[in-house]
Amino acid sequence: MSIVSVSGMPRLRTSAAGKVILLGEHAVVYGQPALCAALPRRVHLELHDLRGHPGAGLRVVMQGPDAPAELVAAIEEMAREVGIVPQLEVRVTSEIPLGGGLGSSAALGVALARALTQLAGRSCSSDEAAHLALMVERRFHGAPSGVDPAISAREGMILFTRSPLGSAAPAQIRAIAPLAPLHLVVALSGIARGTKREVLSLQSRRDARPALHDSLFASLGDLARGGADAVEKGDLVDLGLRFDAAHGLLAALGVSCAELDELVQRMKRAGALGAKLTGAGGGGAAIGLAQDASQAEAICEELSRAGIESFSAALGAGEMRAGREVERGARLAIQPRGSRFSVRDAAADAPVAEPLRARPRAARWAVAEAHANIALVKYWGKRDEALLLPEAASFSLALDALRTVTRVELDAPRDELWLDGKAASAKELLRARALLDAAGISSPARIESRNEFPTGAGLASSASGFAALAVAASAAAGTPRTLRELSALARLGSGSAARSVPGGWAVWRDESAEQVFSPSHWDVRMVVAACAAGPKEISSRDGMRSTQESSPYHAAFIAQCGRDLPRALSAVASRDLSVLGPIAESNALRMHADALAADPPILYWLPATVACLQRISRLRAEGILAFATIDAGPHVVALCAATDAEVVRAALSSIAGVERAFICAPAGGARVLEGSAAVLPDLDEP
Ligand code: 2P0
Repeated sequence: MSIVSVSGMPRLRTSAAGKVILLGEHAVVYGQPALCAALPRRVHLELHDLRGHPGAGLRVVMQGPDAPAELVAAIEEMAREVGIVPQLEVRVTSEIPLGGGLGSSAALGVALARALTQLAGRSCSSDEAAHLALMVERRFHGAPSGVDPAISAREGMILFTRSPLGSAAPAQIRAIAPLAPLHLVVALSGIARGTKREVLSLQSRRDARPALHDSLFASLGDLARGGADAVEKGDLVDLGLRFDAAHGLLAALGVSCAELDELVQRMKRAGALGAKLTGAGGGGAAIGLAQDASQAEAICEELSRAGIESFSAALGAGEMRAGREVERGARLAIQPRGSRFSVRDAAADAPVAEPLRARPRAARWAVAEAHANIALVKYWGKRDEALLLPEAASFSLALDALRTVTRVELDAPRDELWLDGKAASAKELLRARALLDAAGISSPARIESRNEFPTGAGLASSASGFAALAVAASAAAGTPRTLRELSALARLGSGSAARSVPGGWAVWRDESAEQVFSPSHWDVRMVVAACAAGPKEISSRDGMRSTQESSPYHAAFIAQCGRDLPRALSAVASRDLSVLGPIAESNALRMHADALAADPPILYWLPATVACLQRISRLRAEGILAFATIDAGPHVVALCAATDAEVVRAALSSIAGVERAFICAPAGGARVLEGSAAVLPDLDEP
């Protein structure tokens, strides 16, 4: 190994989620299903490319301890597998305790697979990332079941059954969609354990008494299967009982220890619905199921008083089945019908800007609408610059008054982009072309986009623009895409556009965003105070890159987002403005503190921005619940109840420097409004 200065070298950043096994550990090795979930805690990796530098080798830098030799060997093996000469510096930072049974080695493997394939100039599917990550897993865990890389690469929640030993068949993976987020407490025993050791010693006990052990494994498998159903039905009591039963069986199998039993008992005494060890056992971590976010916090506090380290995690928040929203997603998908496509949710109830309609009809065209969104938990930093993947998950609400309508006409003489009636710059045209390329559209396109925002300049949104473009272009080309695929496509134009495709209350974690609550779930208002006209000096893209590279507070902001998201989701679930408001306001102020700490500093605010913040604070003192959020610009957006919106609007519009204040209600997702024959709604459809 040689050490080389890496300043100025090309570098990549990736990350992957840790995991928690809810039910089915150990039994999964013997072919039983395991229920597991991604943790909202990640392993981050920074890779510096040293190829072409004479004498450079592989250097692995970790927080604290030296990198284990197994890891260095696994990285070398994976690099060669993807065709990269291992002249690299790999820096690893982890939000998950290493060797704590929370999937740190699998997450490291997945992050590494994403970085190395990217360096090799190609994309990496979840399946491939999980497969490559097994190289790291094998070095640490012998013959692992593959469950850890599978959940780390896919995220969400899954019921995983390994392929039979010696079979080339793929593992069976069923995505589990919780009815509501699961609030879990993860308590750390502080004892580092080795999965390999626990698995191997259990294997020798099993080999001595196969019938006895196999019946216990089968019971653990039944608990996991039933646990998946309980999660989907939202039956927390049933799930808690299953945790307790599983801990008893795991103790009977000899994989618990006094410290884990103690953690389980403490969590039960503190009110957990159920508790058990998680992962290999013999140390590592235990989990407790809480009724809600506040009970999870209370259990953590109780553990902390006893000197036990723990954290709470809301699981599956982005995967929630919000009945209506799933149906809506299905309706919005452009569905193949023989050689035609029908877009069922395309009722033309909203007016379309006249010039967009009046164009002569070309062979293939479509018009779509999308709304801008405002983030309550902000996206400020990419873990992958090329793929526009966020460092942390973000959470937003789409706003009805901020609508963009876009018309895409294919088979045009040349690429053209018109924004609000004016020819766009070459840079803007290139970004739109890149999205069309990603959509598989090589034909020249004429794109016309109009922002129907109450106030003209200063609020233009790349989110609504790229969301409408992705949907209109896919419809014009007659390409059927699901809502998730459309969201992923919009993301390639602008990160926040991923959230404008599903609309409503949306969470964006990875490739695509999902609506987690419908716009009608909660009738709040957002009052937009436009503080200046004209484009901002530093784009969001440049601002977040510079912040990520130079702000000493950036890691703290990203960690804060991980804590804010589950709390914000739980506040929206219970429609509690007094909880959501302070989370959103402090998240926005912390994002700006992060940007201010960049070098050179980034200041998006104007005097009117500060005046709005102070006025909103005074409104609260006067008994009106209003809370501020601010994107990468000077405008302030106040979150409040529908009944208070007019008072808040009047207060903000009277501030010097506020050009206009207007009220927005929650809006839905992007949709096709009309199109040429190939994409027109089937009028015979009910
Ligand atoms: C957000 N913003 O979550 C944050 C808060 C601005 C501040 O997403 O470079 O235009 O295209 O990924 O999506 C604005 O960033 O940036 C944004 P790119 P984007 O809404």
